[in-house]
Amino acid sequence: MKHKRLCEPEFGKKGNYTIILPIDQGVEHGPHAAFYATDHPEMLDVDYQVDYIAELLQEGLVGAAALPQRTTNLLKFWYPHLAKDIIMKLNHGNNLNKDLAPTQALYSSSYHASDLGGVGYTIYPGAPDQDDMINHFGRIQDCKPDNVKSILWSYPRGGEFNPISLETTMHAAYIAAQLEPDVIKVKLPEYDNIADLCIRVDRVVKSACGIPVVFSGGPWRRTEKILMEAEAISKNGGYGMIVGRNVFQRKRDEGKNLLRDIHKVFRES
Ligand code: FBP
Repeated sequence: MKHKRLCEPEFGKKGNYTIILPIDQGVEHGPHAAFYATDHPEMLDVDYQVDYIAELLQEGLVGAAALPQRTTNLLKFWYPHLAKDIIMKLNHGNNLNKDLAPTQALYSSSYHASDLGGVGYTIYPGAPDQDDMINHFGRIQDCKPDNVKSILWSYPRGGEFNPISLETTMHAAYIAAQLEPDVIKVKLPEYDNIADLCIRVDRVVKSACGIPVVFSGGPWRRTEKILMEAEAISKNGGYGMIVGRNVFQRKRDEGKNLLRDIHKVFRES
């Protein structure tokens, strides 16, 4: 399979794949946990961070970067030729107050993304505010320019259920598919009654009704584990991976090597 960048016309089509770098964890988890308290604390410095993202894009190690508004605008200002590789994340949650019901606030609009490659948006199926999040995404789909792709994060949370069981993840993918984004992003369903990860990936991909699915990387884990997941995703119809912490929380060269190894797995599938 061939790697495609967001700016390429074949992005999202069957027979190729993409690896996306999300760096919105500074908002979601805070810059201390996301950047400073890691093996790659230089990431706290936004000048360094923007150069690093540009380097990964220019070296073809990632096909797009999903970023909050401020990082988007800095990257676009310093590296205007990379604008079509940027997915601007329009809404965010944060984990500061764990007593609040999970929700997402709007930080930007598709109007501000008209010269970019895509917009990213999160819905939390199962949360008290789920209808507001879903309704708003419908409006984004109606208003965004046709050449700006939409990537929908569908993360169930907020109720008395396991947010990453297979059944819940299939439901998240199916709900997301009815909104017809260009790409759906879900978490990799964890082991429940189906031990085989390949079967779990296959069922989630089928639940997305033909819309390409990328699976998220999750918190820092061993390289072998990530590569084992990459293989299950690539061999069972997944469109790719969206890997943040597992890349940028490793030392610079280790993160790049992990990306090279993930590409090797997808290329050879
Ligand atoms: P990671 O590869 O770091 O898991 O990033 C994917 C992502 O969806 C980010 O876009 C988002 O900030 C984060 O996961 C949310 O993680 P969590 O659900 O653990 O708060």
